[in-house]
Amino acid sequence: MPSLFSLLLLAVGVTARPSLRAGRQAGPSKFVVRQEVSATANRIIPVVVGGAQDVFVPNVVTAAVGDIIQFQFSNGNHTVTQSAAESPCQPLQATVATAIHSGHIPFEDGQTTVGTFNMPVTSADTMFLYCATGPHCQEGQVMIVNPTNDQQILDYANLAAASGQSADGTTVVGGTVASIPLEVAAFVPAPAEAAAPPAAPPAAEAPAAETPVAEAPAAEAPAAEVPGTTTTTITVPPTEATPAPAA
Ligand SMILES: [Cu+2]
Repeated sequence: MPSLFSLLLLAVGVTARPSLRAGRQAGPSKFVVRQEVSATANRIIPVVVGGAQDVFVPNVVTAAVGDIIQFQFSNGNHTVTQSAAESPCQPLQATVATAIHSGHIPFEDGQTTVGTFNMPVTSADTMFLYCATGPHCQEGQVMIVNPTNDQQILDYANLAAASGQSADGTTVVGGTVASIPLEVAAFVPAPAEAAAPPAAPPAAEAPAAETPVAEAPAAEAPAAEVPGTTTTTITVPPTEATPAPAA
Protein backbone atom coordinates (compact mmCIF):
# COMPACT_ATOMS: atom_id res chain seq x y z
CA MET A 1 0.00 0.00 0.00
CA PRO A 2 2.68 2.56 0.86
CA SER A 3 4.49 1.70 -2.30
CA LEU A 4 1.38 2.22 -4.37
CA PHE A 5 0.82 5.53 -2.68
CA SER A 6 4.35 6.69 -3.36
CA LEU A 7 3.99 5.57 -6.94
CA LEU A 8 0.92 7.74 -7.18
CA LEU A 9 2.84 10.65 -5.72
CA LEU A 10 5.58 10.09 -8.21
CA ALA A 11 3.12 10.14 -11.05
CA VAL A 12 1.63 13.37 -9.80
CA GLY A 13 5.09 14.86 -9.49
CA VAL A 14 5.98 13.93 -13.02
CA THR A 15 2.85 15.32 -14.53
CA ALA A 16 3.08 18.49 -12.49
CA ARG A 17 6.46 19.47 -13.81
CA PRO A 18 5.54 20.44 -17.35
CA SER A 19 2.78 22.72 -16.16
CA LEU A 20 5.18 24.35 -13.71
CA ARG A 21 7.54 25.06 -16.54
CA ALA A 22 4.81 26.47 -18.69
CA GLY A 23 3.80 28.70 -15.81
CA ARG A 24 7.32 30.01 -15.46
CA GLN A 25 7.66 30.91 -19.10
CA ALA A 26 4.35 32.68 -19.12
CA GLY A 27 5.43 34.83 -16.16
CA PRO A 28 6.56 38.45 -16.33
CA SER A 29 5.95 40.32 -19.54
CA LYS A 30 9.67 40.64 -20.24
CA PHE A 31 9.80 36.91 -20.96
CA VAL A 32 6.98 37.13 -23.46
CA VAL A 33 9.59 38.39 -25.88
CA ARG A 34 11.20 35.01 -25.75
CA GLN A 35 8.07 33.19 -26.79
CA GLU A 36 7.21 35.49 -29.63
CA VAL A 37 10.66 35.45 -31.01
CA SER A 38 11.03 31.84 -32.08
CA ALA A 39 9.31 31.56 -35.45
CA THR A 40 10.18 34.11 -38.11
CA ALA A 41 13.32 36.08 -38.84
CA ASN A 42 14.26 39.67 -39.62
CA ARG A 43 12.97 41.18 -36.44
CA ILE A 44 14.56 43.66 -34.11
CA ILE A 45 14.66 42.17 -30.63
CA PRO A 46 15.28 44.75 -27.90
CA VAL A 47 17.35 43.82 -24.86
CA VAL A 48 17.81 46.40 -22.10
CA VAL A 49 21.31 46.54 -20.63
CA GLY A 50 21.67 47.92 -17.12
CA GLY A 51 19.35 50.42 -15.51
CA ALA A 52 18.23 50.28 -11.91
CA GLN A 53 19.94 46.88 -11.78
CA ASP A 54 23.00 45.62 -13.61
CA VAL A 55 21.28 42.94 -15.66
CA PHE A 56 20.14 42.11 -19.17
CA VAL A 57 16.36 42.12 -19.69
CA PRO A 58 15.46 39.64 -20.99
CA ASN A 59 18.45 37.46 -20.18
CA VAL A 60 17.33 34.64 -22.46
CA VAL A 61 16.48 35.30 -26.09
CA THR A 62 15.57 32.90 -28.86
CA ALA A 63 16.48 34.49 -32.15
CA ALA A 64 16.55 33.32 -35.74
CA VAL A 65 19.30 33.93 -38.23
CA GLY A 66 18.44 37.27 -39.79
CA ASP A 67 17.10 38.82 -36.60
CA ILE A 68 18.90 41.75 -35.05
CA ILE A 69 19.28 41.93 -31.30
CA GLN A 70 19.25 45.58 -30.36
CA PHE A 71 20.96 46.11 -27.03
CA GLN A 72 19.72 49.35 -25.47
CA PHE A 73 22.05 50.70 -22.81
CA SER A 74 20.31 52.10 -19.74
CA ASN A 75 21.79 53.65 -16.61
CA GLY A 76 25.38 52.89 -15.81
CA ASN A 77 28.16 51.83 -18.13
CA HIS A 78 27.99 48.39 -19.62
CA THR A 79 29.18 46.14 -22.41
CA VAL A 80 27.86 43.19 -24.32
CA THR A 81 30.74 40.76 -24.57
CA GLN A 82 30.76 37.16 -25.73
CA SER A 83 32.35 34.40 -23.70
CA ALA A 84 32.64 30.66 -24.07
CA ALA A 85 30.05 28.66 -22.13
CA GLU A 86 32.61 27.36 -19.67
CA SER A 87 34.51 30.65 -19.28
CA PRO A 88 32.05 33.33 -18.22
CA CYS A 89 33.37 36.87 -17.74
CA GLN A 90 36.28 36.19 -20.13
CA PRO A 91 36.20 37.52 -23.70
CA LEU A 92 35.95 34.84 -26.34
CA GLN A 93 37.61 37.47 -28.51
CA ALA A 94 40.93 36.44 -27.01
CA THR A 95 40.79 33.26 -29.08
CA VAL A 96 38.06 33.90 -31.65
CA ALA A 97 38.52 37.17 -33.48
CA THR A 98 34.88 37.38 -34.59
CA ALA A 99 33.45 37.08 -31.06
CA ILE A 100 31.04 39.81 -29.99
CA HIS A 101 32.10 42.92 -28.09
CA SER A 102 30.19 46.20 -27.99
CA GLY A 103 32.69 48.32 -26.10
CA HIS A 104 31.56 50.32 -23.06
CA ILE A 105 28.38 52.29 -23.64
CA PRO A 106 27.24 54.62 -20.82
CA PHE A 107 23.90 56.20 -20.01
CA GLU A 108 23.85 59.23 -17.77
CA ASP A 109 21.01 61.15 -16.17
CA GLY A 110 19.49 63.66 -18.55
CA GLN A 111 20.47 61.86 -21.73
CA THR A 112 17.83 62.18 -24.46
CA THR A 113 19.27 59.42 -26.61
CA VAL A 114 20.06 55.83 -25.80
CA GLY A 115 23.22 54.10 -26.95
CA THR A 116 22.57 50.87 -28.82
CA PHE A 117 24.53 47.92 -30.11
CA ASN A 118 22.78 46.26 -33.04
CA MET A 119 23.90 42.67 -33.30
CA PRO A 120 22.79 40.68 -36.35
CA VAL A 121 22.18 37.04 -35.52
CA THR A 122 24.28 35.14 -38.01
CA SER A 123 24.05 31.68 -36.48
CA ALA A 124 21.52 29.67 -34.52
CA ASP A 125 24.27 28.44 -32.21
CA THR A 126 23.99 29.13 -28.51
CA MET A 127 25.73 32.37 -27.60
CA PHE A 128 26.90 33.36 -24.12
CA LEU A 129 27.15 37.07 -23.32
CA TYR A 130 28.22 39.10 -20.29
CA CYS A 131 28.94 42.66 -19.23
CA ALA A 132 32.64 43.34 -18.81
CA THR A 133 32.25 46.34 -16.51
CA GLY A 134 33.58 45.88 -12.98
CA PRO A 135 31.97 42.97 -11.12
CA HIS A 136 28.74 43.10 -13.15
CA CYS A 137 29.35 39.64 -14.64
CA GLN A 138 29.92 38.05 -11.23
CA GLU A 139 26.79 39.83 -10.01
CA GLY A 140 24.68 38.20 -12.68
CA GLN A 141 24.81 40.46 -15.72
CA VAL A 142 24.89 37.58 -18.18
CA MET A 143 22.58 36.33 -20.89
CA ILE A 144 22.16 33.57 -23.44
CA VAL A 145 20.95 33.68 -27.01
CA ASN A 146 19.36 30.44 -28.22
CA PRO A 147 19.85 28.26 -25.15
CA THR A 148 19.48 24.52 -25.56
CA ASN A 149 17.53 24.18 -22.31
CA ASP A 150 16.00 26.18 -19.48
CA GLN A 151 18.75 25.37 -17.02
CA GLN A 152 21.55 26.82 -19.13
CA ILE A 153 21.18 30.45 -18.05
CA LEU A 154 21.23 29.41 -14.39
CA ASP A 155 24.35 27.30 -14.85
CA TYR A 156 26.05 30.13 -16.72
CA ALA A 157 25.11 32.71 -14.07
CA ASN A 158 26.33 30.46 -11.27
CA LEU A 159 29.60 29.86 -13.05
CA ALA A 160 29.94 33.62 -13.56
CA ALA A 161 29.27 34.29 -9.88
CA ALA A 162 32.03 31.87 -8.95
CA SER A 163 34.53 33.37 -11.38
CA GLY A 164 37.18 35.66 -10.00
CA GLN A 165 37.35 38.73 -12.16
CA SER A 166 36.07 39.89 -15.51
CA ALA A 167 38.27 40.64 -18.47
CA ASP A 168 37.32 43.24 -21.02
CA GLY A 169 36.98 42.79 -24.74
CA THR A 170 39.40 44.70 -26.89
CA THR A 171 37.78 45.48 -30.22
CA VAL A 172 34.19 46.33 -31.12
CA VAL A 173 33.10 43.33 -33.18
CA GLY A 174 29.87 41.73 -34.29
CA GLY A 175 27.53 44.68 -34.34
CA THR A 176 27.03 48.36 -34.88
CA VAL A 177 27.16 51.02 -32.19
CA ALA A 178 24.38 53.56 -32.73
CA SER A 179 21.69 55.40 -30.77
CA ILE A 180 17.93 55.85 -30.63
CA PRO A 181 15.77 58.58 -29.10
CA LEU A 182 15.00 57.93 -25.45
CA GLU A 183 11.24 58.07 -26.08
CA VAL A 184 11.34 54.95 -28.26
CA ALA A 185 13.59 53.00 -25.93
CA ALA A 186 12.28 49.84 -24.26
CA PHE A 187 12.92 51.20 -20.77
CA VAL A 188 12.28 54.15 -18.52
CA PRO A 189 15.56 55.44 -17.09
CA ALA A 190 16.18 55.07 -13.40
CA PRO A 191 15.17 58.25 -11.56
CA ALA A 192 17.77 60.97 -11.83
CA GLU A 193 19.87 61.49 -8.79
CA ALA A 194 19.07 64.52 -6.70
CA ALA A 195 20.83 67.63 -7.92
CA ALA A 196 24.07 68.42 -6.18
CA PRO A 197 23.36 69.92 -2.77
CA PRO A 198 23.63 73.69 -2.61
CA ALA A 199 27.00 75.13 -1.76
CA ALA A 200 27.92 75.00 1.89
CA PRO A 201 25.30 76.98 3.75
CA PRO A 202 26.69 80.01 5.57
CA ALA A 203 24.63 79.47 8.69
CA ALA A 204 24.78 76.16 10.49
CA GLU A 205 21.26 76.24 11.88
CA ALA A 206 19.15 77.71 9.12
CA PRO A 207 19.29 74.99 6.41
CA ALA A 208 17.74 72.26 8.51
CA ALA A 209 14.25 73.58 7.99
CA GLU A 210 14.83 74.54 4.36
CA THR A 211 16.14 71.30 2.91
CA PRO A 212 13.60 68.54 3.50
CA VAL A 213 12.83 68.32 -0.24
CA ALA A 214 16.40 67.61 -1.27
CA GLU A 215 17.19 64.94 1.27
CA ALA A 216 14.45 62.39 0.73
CA PRO A 217 15.13 61.29 -2.89
CA ALA A 218 18.90 61.33 -2.49
CA ALA A 219 18.84 58.51 0.00
CA GLU A 220 16.75 56.37 -2.37
CA ALA A 221 18.96 56.76 -5.41
CA PRO A 222 19.88 53.22 -6.51
CA ALA A 223 23.22 54.22 -7.95
CA ALA A 224 25.44 52.84 -5.24
CA GLU A 225 27.32 50.67 -7.73
CA VAL A 226 27.99 53.22 -10.42
CA PRO A 227 31.68 53.99 -10.23
CA GLY A 228 32.65 57.58 -9.62
CA THR A 229 29.17 58.70 -8.64
CA THR A 230 29.55 59.30 -4.97
CA THR A 231 26.81 61.58 -3.77
CA THR A 232 27.51 62.94 -0.35
CA THR A 233 24.25 64.54 0.60
CA ILE A 234 24.25 64.06 4.31
CA THR A 235 25.20 67.30 6.00
CA VAL A 236 26.64 66.50 9.38
CA PRO A 237 26.81 69.50 11.73
CA PRO A 238 30.32 70.15 12.98
CA THR A 239 29.31 69.70 16.58
CA GLU A 240 29.16 66.09 17.67
CA ALA A 241 28.10 66.59 21.26
CA THR A 242 24.52 65.43 21.12
CA PRO A 243 23.81 63.23 24.12
CA ALA A 244 21.00 61.08 22.86
CA PRO A 245 18.81 59.71 25.61
CA ALA A 246 17.68 56.78 23.49
CA ALA A 247 19.85 53.68 23.86
CU1 LIG B 1 27.28 46.10 -16.72
